[in-house]
Amino acid sequence: MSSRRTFIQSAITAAAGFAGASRLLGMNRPRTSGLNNSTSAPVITPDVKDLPFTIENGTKVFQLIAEPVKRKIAPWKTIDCWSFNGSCPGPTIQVNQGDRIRIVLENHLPESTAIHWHGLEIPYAMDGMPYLSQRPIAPGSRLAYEFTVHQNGTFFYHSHSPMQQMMGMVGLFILHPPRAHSPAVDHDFGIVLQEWAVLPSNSVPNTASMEFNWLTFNGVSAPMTTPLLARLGSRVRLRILNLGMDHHPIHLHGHQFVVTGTEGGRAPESTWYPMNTVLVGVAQARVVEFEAKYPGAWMIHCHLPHHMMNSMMDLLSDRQIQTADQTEEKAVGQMMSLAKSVPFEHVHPSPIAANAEKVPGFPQDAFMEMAMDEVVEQPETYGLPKNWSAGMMGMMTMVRVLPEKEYDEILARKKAAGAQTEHGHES
Ligand SMILES: [Cu+2]
Repeated sequence: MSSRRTFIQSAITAAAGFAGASRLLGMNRPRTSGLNNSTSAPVITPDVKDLPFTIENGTKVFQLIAEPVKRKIAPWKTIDCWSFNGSCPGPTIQVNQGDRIRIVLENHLPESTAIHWHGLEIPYAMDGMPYLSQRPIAPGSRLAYEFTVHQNGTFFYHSHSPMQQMMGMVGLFILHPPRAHSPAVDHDFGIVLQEWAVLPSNSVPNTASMEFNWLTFNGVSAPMTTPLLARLGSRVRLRILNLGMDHHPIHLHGHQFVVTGTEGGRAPESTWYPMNTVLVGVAQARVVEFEAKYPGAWMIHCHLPHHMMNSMMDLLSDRQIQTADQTEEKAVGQMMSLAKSVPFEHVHPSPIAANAEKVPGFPQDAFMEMAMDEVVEQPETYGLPKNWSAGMMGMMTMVRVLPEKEYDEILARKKAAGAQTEHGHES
């Protein structure tokens, strides 16, 4: 679902100004978002697709397949995770408050599973709790979940087995209100936070580990995360969901936001106050909104220092890396050697002091910056300064607040690149 369509749609809706026109517009749209009104901007989940549906006797019918998949989470790291429909996190489900929906889960995993609809007020039999509300769904079998949604907000679906969760089995479940909340937003983005413990030269996450070396937004670590695009002066909503083992303080640069919702739905305006870091705890969603007032490529990232890094151990393979008695020559030599194996086009050491080697603790971040602009290039990165990717690592993305002309230029490039690059990071 492109931002451009959202904009055109918002503009037309504003001009038309009545629900009938909105419904007409909705009917002309391809059925991927599940929306039938244009008063809510569809949610865009960068690097993750929406789940399509069909309609049978007024019921929206979705098909989910639980299956293993290989997911490239960084240019030099592909992991074996468990997915829905080959997507990790699973495809985003978007429906309207009041919809009758049926979701058929087919289990292609080597073990039993079930799906829990997190936060939804639905009949007990649909709760997805193995042995309690249902029998586990055996490998090769399927089960239909069917219910009417009466809430609106940011919810999610996940396997109720903890280790399957840590293998990646979670997705966003967006319920749109009949009329957009006020103030209406121009851009609406979903971000799923996940953690992985994957040993060097391995591809299977260790779901029993308490120490994580890979941190992802929507299944990819920066700089592979697709930047969010916002028009200068627009109102932006971020729906941030955490299903991992750690809490993540998510920070936005250059702007203040307000928390307008949680995993329980919309928060009353009387509870809003300015912030720029929101703690998203495990199994929580935090919905934040801000006015994109200042042009720039503003970071959105977890502020835990170790969550702002990527593991480089895989690059080392069986080579030794030396961190003691380091000299610039040795350090640069090591980094050049690592970069060749990806390959990165460029190694970008920032300047160091002449006496650096005599300072206890050196080096810390020196030599660790590796620019890979061309490796992760896509329309959304167009126009960023050279070596922009050197400082992008871990749970990190950016919102590019762009003046009209630059915004349109990137949208034109996205259109030209077509659907292929729109989800180009999925493996
Ligand atoms: Cu974090």
